[in-house]
Formats: sequence, structure tokens, C-alpha cells
Amino acid sequence: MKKIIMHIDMDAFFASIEQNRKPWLRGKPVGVTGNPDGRSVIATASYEARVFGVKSGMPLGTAKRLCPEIILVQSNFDEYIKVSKELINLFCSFSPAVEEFSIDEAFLDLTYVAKDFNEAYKLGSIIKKSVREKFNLACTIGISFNKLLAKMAAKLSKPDGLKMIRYDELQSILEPLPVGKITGIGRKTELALKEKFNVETIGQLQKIPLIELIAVFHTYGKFLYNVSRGIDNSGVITEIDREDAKSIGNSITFDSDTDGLSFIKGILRFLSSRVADRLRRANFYCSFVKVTIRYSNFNTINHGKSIPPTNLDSMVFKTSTELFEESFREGSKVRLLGVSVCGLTKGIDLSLYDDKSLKKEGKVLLAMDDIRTRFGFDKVNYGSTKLSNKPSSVNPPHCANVKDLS
Ligand code: TTP
Ligand code: MG
Repeated sequence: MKKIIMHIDMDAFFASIEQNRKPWLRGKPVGVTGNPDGRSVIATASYEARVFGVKSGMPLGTAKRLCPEIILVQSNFDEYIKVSKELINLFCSFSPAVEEFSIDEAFLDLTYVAKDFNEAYKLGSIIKKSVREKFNLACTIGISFNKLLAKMAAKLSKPDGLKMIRYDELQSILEPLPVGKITGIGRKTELALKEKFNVETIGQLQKIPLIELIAVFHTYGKFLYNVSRGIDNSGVITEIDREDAKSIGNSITFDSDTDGLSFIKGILRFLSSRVADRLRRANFYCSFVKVTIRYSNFNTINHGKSIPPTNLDSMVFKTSTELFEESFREGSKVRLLGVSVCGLTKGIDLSLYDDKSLKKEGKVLLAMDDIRTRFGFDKVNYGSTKLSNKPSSVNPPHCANVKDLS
């Protein structure tokens, strides 16, 4: 059965709330500033300011140069969080399965709510109207048969839009689009695709064989292959799913925010090993992996997916890397990273793995677990897990703490 998924993304969220709080800002170019860490960049800009090229993450000086009339307003996070929660409550009255994806985005599973796409579209109009009436805010809604395409539909119809991507029009919509229109493909990947394969559009990306993408981009190559075809099997994760699922997780808050990808990958490997180690100790296997990314502005993204039951470091690491790559906002700095697993089942015999290398890894891990029990977690790791100059340190460098999430 094909799913019907809706993605809702508020338009110029912080700026629109400020325009409601201070009505004289309406219709004016507004930039919301001020991160909790005191760095001066534009968090977001009203669409009136975007006409001049002002965007999120831009230094204030650049914004003022591009748009001298811009009115800068200090951010009020408590207010944005309050509105965000109220919006989620409203969305919950339209679907039993709502995923709070970020402070101003949600996914709704409408598979059992709307009989077909036309009905989902009507529901989209009703939701837009309710949001306008109750909050005096505009949002953009995308509808399709998975999360990736629903988000893309919204991205293609910003601002104040409502758009569907149906199965039969998928290819004609995807083919001519620049690769950057896919969530998860940022500027760096765009440049790499141009340089390595002379690829600029999604249609051109579809022509590159999987093996060649993997040779250049490793696990991320598979993601590129799938998303260029609109493939995404991730589900809408509701609060009840989160609460019901017993989970095991670890997170790290960095001393200083970072965008160093090789460092981040090292941390993901470390967190994945730690989580898998805890799974094995409890004699559990997991079938769902989730990555949490908190950016320097405290905006927090959770992204997860189902996998075949595993308790292996490599499988948790591979999945968490894919999830990170799919959701990382290039150009942003990361404050906290978390890896957690759920969908826990009690032990499965190692012999269930038909893949020889996985069986071997299972045996190596048993030996590593033994050493970790006797000498501490950080004494033994894979060669490529470069966490610290000092092998005996408890925390990786630049990390304030390593926290058990559960
Ligand atoms: P977005 O949904 O990316 O941006 P937006 O809602 O302002 O504009 P639109 O969706 O119409 O393009 O982000 C939601 C909020 O998150 C945004 O209002 C401010 C905050 N934010 C930052 O603080 N820094 C950033 O780099 C980005 C992209 C967003
Ligand atoms: Mg938004």
C-alpha cells in the first residue's frame, strides 16, 4: 500500500512570529539575530529581506550591506518553542501520526486518514487555513508517498505553497531539478558531483551507476543513488513511538561547536560503538537507529530508520553515518551529537548472520567487550576511531561530556 505523507514547514518562522509580536514589522525586511552563544548571524530573514539576498547563517554586516533597510530583531527562543508546541498540537488533530521534525517542521502520516491524494490535498488547504486563522502564520505543505518527496514538494513551493508529488509525475518532476533541491545534498556535494561526474541535475545523477557513486562517496553514495530516484523508506516517528520504545543511546556535547566532518564521523563511530557495546551487554538487538544533531543555535534534528536486527558496531555506525549525511545542514556548526537505538529484541544467535565478515566482526567484538569490561571502554577501539591524542582519556577532545541517553 502506498503511503500518503504530508510535510509542513512554517514560512520564515522566527521572523513571522516577530512580525506578529510587533505588528509594525509586517511587510518590512526583518532579520532575526542572536544565538544563545552570542554569535551574531542572521537566524532567519523575512521574505521581504530575502528579496535582497539575506539568508540564514549570514553575518549581520553582510546582511546590512545587502539590505540597508533591514530591521534586526533579537530572537526569543521561548516564544518560538511555545508556538512550535501549539502548532504540533494543532497538527495532531488532523492525523494520529505526527512527527515533530524540527522547531518548525512536521511530518503527518495521512495513509489512514485521507482516502487518496486529492483528499490529502483538501486537508492541506484546511490545515493552511487553520494555521493562518489560529496563529496568523503562513506555512508551506508538501504531499507525496514518502517523507523525502513530501519535503521536496514543500521545498519546491515555498513560500505559502501547497504541492503534491504523485507517483506518475515523479520522474518528470525530478529529472530537470538541480541536485541541490534534494534534502541532504548541500553545496559541497553539489560541487563534488559536478567535478567528478559533471552532474548538475537529478536526471543526470540517476545515470551514474551505484558502484561509481559508492567509489567516490562511500555510504553516502547509496543515499545519492536512492534519493535521485525518490526512494525513502523511513517512517513517520510519533511521540508515542519514541516513548514506547525502550531505547539505548549516547550523546556528546562539544566544548566548541564544530563542522569538521572527519571529526564528526569519528564521534559517530565512537558513539555507535558505545551504544552497540551496551546492546551486547544487555543481550539486545536493535532494529532502529536514530541520530540527533543539535546545531549551535539549539535547533535540534532527529532522524532515524529501521534496519535488520543487529548489535554490531559496524551496522550501527554505518546507519548513523547515513542518517547524519542525510540530515546534516552543510555550513552549520554542530553543538551536540547523539546516537540511539530502539526496537529492541532479546538475543539472536550469531550464526544467524549469513555474511561471513559480520560473523567475524561479532567474534572480534566479543573479545573487545571482554577487554572493555576489564579495562574501560576507551582502552580498545578500531584503528580508525581517532578520538583522542591521549588513548586513555575518557572523553574525546573538544567534548564537554559523554552522556548516556537511557
Ligand atoms: P527553516 O525552516 O529552515 O527556515 P524558515 O522557517 O525561517 O524559512 P522557510 O522555511 O520559509 O525557508 O528554519 C526554521 C527556523 O530555524 C528559522 O526561522 C530560524 C531557525 N534557523 C536558524 O536559527 N539558523 C539557520 O541556519 C536556519 C536555516 C534556521
Ligand atoms: Mg521553515
